[in-house]
Amino acid sequence: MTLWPEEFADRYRAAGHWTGETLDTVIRRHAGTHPGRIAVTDGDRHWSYAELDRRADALAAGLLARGLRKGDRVVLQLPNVAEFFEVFFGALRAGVVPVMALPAHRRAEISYFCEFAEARALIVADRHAGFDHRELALEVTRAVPALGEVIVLGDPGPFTPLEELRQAGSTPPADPPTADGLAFLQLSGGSTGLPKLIPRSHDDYLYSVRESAVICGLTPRSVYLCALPAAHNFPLSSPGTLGTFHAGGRVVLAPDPSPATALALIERERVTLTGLVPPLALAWAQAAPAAGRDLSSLELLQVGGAKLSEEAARRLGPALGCRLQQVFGMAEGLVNYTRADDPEETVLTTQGRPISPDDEVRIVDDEDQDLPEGATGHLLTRGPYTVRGYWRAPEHNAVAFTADGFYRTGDVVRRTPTGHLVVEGRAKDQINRGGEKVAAEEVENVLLRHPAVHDVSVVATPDEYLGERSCAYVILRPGAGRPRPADLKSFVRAGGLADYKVPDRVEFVTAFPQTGIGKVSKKDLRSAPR
Ligand code: OOB
Repeated sequence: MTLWPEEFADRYRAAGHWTGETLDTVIRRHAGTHPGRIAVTDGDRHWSYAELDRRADALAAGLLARGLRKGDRVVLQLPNVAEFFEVFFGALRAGVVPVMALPAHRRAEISYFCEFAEARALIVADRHAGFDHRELALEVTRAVPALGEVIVLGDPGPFTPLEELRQAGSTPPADPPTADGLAFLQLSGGSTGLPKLIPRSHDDYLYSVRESAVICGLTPRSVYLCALPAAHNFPLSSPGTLGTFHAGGRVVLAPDPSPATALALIERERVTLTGLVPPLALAWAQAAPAAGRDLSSLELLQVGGAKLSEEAARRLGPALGCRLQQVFGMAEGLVNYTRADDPEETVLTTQGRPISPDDEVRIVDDEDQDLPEGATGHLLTRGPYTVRGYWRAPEHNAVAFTADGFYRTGDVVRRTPTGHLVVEGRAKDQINRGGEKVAAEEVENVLLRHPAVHDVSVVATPDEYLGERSCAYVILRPGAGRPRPADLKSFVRAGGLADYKVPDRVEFVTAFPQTGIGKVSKKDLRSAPR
């Protein structure tokens, strides 16, 4: 299977970007040359490269022994624990395709992933952050009877213990995956009613990981603190945990991203770099002086996922005693970094430039016409690690990609003379809640099911801490009674959506502002007085 047109695939191979290796080589190689070196630290557990490699082999055998086959999908919802990598690499070695769910996802998202991906299995932890994922899994099995089985890390309850999969020996798969095939399905931040799945191949992802590790200067000495959810593209690949493995460094897992937890881990594990969303970076910077932790090992703080204001950017490096790097990326592909040798002003005021010389970037107007250099417009991109379409979504792909394969990012940017991008805004119908993406339509669809709701429009409102929060403007059905804002928020939660999608604010209005052709003008709603 090829996910790119043959002519482009040939070009990316000829350029040396795609090497034909599978992603698990990032651990396999070091397991051979430096077996005893520590790959992952999770609390008091330290797994060497050899141990992680052996566990991944056993897990691959376990998945196949349970009847899963190459190309089958599994929904993977694990928190930041060492087993995340055991299962991830195990699945990849078996050719089983993980769907990278986040720990915050709930019934609506997980059921949808299981159903849409026709998943053979759902893999969860027993409990995490006070939430019982087995109860969630039970609801999902009722909603999606076709789901084969639930595999649980920890106390399995009525389900299959992960432990059982480890006992199948480690016979190598008879039909190993190929590098140009589908490796896993990443999640789109989304701007439509249903989340989209992003088909990433070994070849394309490994290229982005390898180059990211070089750009970010990773070495075997690097110690990466994974504080964001491990499944997200930023901490997974930019350069993240996979980039750290590739370089032969060590990944330290933070059970939660609070300053108390994270700053203590930096001191104890001598962490050298980490990647954060802007609100977390600011929270750490604010907590650092009073925390009394030795942060002298920290060399690099990466910030991305949402726009970092220049004013905030100026504070971060000095507060944490390290270098700052801005990262502007997307699960669909393109990742931009400011570089170590960029002038300080560039690091403070831009969101970086692309990884690859073969990343094609166009900045266009509403009619897809290229704008003059330096003008602000829609960012379109195509390249050796940017996908050509969402998984099984031909109708959406026809609008989300140009005919010649450029991805419409939905971001509004301008390019500086040095090729650095500055994110100026967003054209997609999404709220970026401190890096967590909320598709307005997904929340609107749930609220429209409420008996008192006639119409609803969810938009972003500016927020000092998160950058943006969500506000649902609601037109009530005449005579249907007046719910309280809190009732509508509970309704969204009861609809099974992740907590971060629950509107922060609910406002009742009698009409929406309209655009010239009579559509709801979200732009005018966003600037509506509070
Ligand atoms: C990362 O990936 P996603 O898929 O959660 O979100 C992508 C979107 C971008 O299209 C853009 O709208 C926004 O998030 N974004 C930023 C940004 N980084 C991402 N907006 C402004 N400034 C930034 N620095 O968020 C992601 C993936 C890989 C690396 C880093 C972030």
